Amino acid sequence: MGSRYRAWIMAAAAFLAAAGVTAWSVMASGPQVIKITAKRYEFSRPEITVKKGVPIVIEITALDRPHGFSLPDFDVRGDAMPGETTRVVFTPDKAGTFDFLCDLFCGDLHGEMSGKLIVTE
Ligand SMILES: [Cu+2]
Repeated sequence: MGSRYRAWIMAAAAFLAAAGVTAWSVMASGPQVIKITAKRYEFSRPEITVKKGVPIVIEITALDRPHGFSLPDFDVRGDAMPGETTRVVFTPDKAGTFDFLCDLFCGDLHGEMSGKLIVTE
């Protein structure tokens, strides 16, 4: 193996390592993605714990019929539709326990379709 070839291999390895570190740090510092499905009369995650100040993306979809995902304390909401993914993007700016709920009427027990968002300091 010639030394030029070896140098090329070293450069390629260094490049790949740097690219890997960059990709990793982007993922590590990016928003927290939370996937939720909705169906009569429950969300797949009755409790979501997040950190104050860290951006979150909630990806919601419905398994049976349209539902809503509403977080009144943060003034955010999105529709959960069968076969579609809706992204709700926000950054929790206060700590505590907050209710999220379905805000599209979906049947008899619609009023009980809710969960809790726990925001830690
Ligand atoms: Cu509902």
